Amino acid sequence: MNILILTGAGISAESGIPTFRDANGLWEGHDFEEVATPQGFACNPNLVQRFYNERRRALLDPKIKPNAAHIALAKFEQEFLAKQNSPAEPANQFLLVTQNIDDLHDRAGSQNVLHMHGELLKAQCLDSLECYEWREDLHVDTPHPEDPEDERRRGFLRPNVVWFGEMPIGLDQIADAASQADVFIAIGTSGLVYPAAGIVASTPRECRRIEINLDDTPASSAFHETIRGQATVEVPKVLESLGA
Ligand code: BJW
Repeated sequence: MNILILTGAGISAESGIPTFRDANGLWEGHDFEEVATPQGFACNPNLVQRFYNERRRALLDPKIKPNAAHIALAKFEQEFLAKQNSPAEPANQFLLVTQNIDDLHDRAGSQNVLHMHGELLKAQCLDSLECYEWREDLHVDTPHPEDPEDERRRGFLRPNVVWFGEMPIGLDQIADAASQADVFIAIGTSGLVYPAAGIVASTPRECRRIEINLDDTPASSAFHETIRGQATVEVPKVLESLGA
């Protein structure tokens, strides 16, 4: 059996990380074009670095922890991959695609996680495109980790996140997993941002498609089952019903 999960900001909301488009969401205080496009970064790198510095610091606050939904997914993956009905059957496959740049799935213990919109705790060199683990603030004059003494290499680091107009990460792997999925579950995503919102449409007709969200989304009609409720309550129930 092949299981594909897609998560969005709603799964981390109950861990205390704001969503984008809900009331009090991240976009409420910001024009997204200013902070989530390459053009915005080119125009005002100070503003963009500050926006992500604040979010990085908030993510590293000890109060922020994986919640019951993150933990249920990690536990389910472990049990599901350990289980093999018979040696004649193909091995179970599990992929968790997240649009979230937080590391809560990783902290919960999920193994096969693909961060299609990047990772806040990594910085990318604008020149080499190399990525570095990063837990500090970034500034327009941050020294380059490869050569901290070289003044000419200062300020070459950006948050390793995917902005509007940029290519999301791992699209080939996601397309493969979608085309072979027996079960697809979308959790806490508004279905407004592509190509993530289009994944459901590229799963096979016979794939069981489940959406878990507080509200209806523009993508809801593409799902067979639409479950309305909090991720921390509904995700463990749905996974339990699938059985590892
Ligand atoms: C709960 C809950 C609880 C709350 N329990 N539920 C016109 C048409 C189609 C596409 C385009 C178009 N014009 C432009 C585009 C492309 C563009 C796009 O989609 N724009 C739309 C706005 C229209 N996309 C891109 O540019 C992408 N790249 C691209 O397309 O490249 C070219 C390409 C060509 C061909 C093939 C493939 C690619 C890049 C998109 C990058 C998105 N980046 C961001 C920022 C990342 C860094 C950061 O975090 O700052 O990613 S934007 C932001 O939105 C972030 C999120 O990952 C993403 C999705 O948001 P998400 O997760 O859905 O959050 P919310 O807040 O919207 O929703 C939360 C949901 O949870 C709500 O529904 C709540 O109800 C629910 N909820 N609490 C359960 N407790």
